[in-house]
Amino acid sequence: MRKWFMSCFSLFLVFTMLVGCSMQAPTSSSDNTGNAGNAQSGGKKRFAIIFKNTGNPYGEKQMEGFKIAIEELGGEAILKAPDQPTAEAQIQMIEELISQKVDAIAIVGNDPDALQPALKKAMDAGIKVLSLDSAVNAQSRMVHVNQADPERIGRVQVQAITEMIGGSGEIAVLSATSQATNQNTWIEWMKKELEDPKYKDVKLVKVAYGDDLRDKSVSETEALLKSYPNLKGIIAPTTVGIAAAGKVLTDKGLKGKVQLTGLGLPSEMAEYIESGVSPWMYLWNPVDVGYLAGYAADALVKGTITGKVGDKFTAGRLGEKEVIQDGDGTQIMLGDPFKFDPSNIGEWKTVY
Ligand code: RAM
Repeated sequence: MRKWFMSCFSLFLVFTMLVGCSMQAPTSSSDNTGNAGNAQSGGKKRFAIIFKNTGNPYGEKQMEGFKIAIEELGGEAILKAPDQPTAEAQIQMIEELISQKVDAIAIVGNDPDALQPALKKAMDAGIKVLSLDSAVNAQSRMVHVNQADPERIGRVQVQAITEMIGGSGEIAVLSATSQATNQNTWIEWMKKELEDPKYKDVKLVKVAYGDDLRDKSVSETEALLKSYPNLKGIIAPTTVGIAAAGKVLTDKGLKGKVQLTGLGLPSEMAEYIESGVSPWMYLWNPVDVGYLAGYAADALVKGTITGKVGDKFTAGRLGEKEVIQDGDGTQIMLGDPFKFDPSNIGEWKTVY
């Protein structure tokens, strides 16, 4: 009987160990501080940034800007990004940061609403929460740091592709994830721009999602070309998507046959801008977006701003910034989107 009990007990132990292992939380795949768990910060304030996912040079530049700002301010930066661009993975990271009692969390949201319970919990615990680049809803944040006016970003890309395709033909959008607030907002503005009668001969045939993953963006581009043999242009409002599309169009010898524009990182797009596969594209400085978010987070922690309209603070080398209205929430605007073409891509490709 005792033997029987012991073997049952050991089976139980093995079982609980296995279950315990399989249910263990996935660890953060990017934590450039080298700190695990409750980091000792030597009395410094700790500011975390969570990007959409790893493997995106744009995200790395944004986090780099955040880190520069936080270090200028004497704080400690915690840089994080999950492997996959999902809300669930970000929620896990927010929970970890709450238990580490960080001072601020700046989030590039993988979903506008799904992060709300976790971010509210963070704010209830006294953590200052802001979003940047891809917003979370107004209830989930104190302020949003916006790279540029979404209306302009959306409309200008439709104007560009229309000019490139000579005013008529089928176009498609290659986006990031279907939940990404920033891309979805820009696509809404693209559709509004397309309502103008001057685009009556331009047909948006599909919005495809490459999820900001290189391979998926490549296969989605290939699928677009296959499903729409008359396709004349692709707008990719994501740095990962536009670079993948640039490669596919180059490899298939489609330069001049299928036009490409969108939002690209000069370092990744220079060869396609120079070759003419993408005649021109747009972006802003991702380092500055992160840097501005770093200063905004610090201003929230110090109480210089609370995130209400009219609040002002000095954002280091970017100078004075003001909090303005953004729907039912508030935002801080970085500036205007910038046009990259063969005349200037050379000077920017080494910068970001
Ligand atoms: C990708 C990301 C990012 C977006 C840029 C334009 O790198 O989706 O959030 O702002 O593209």
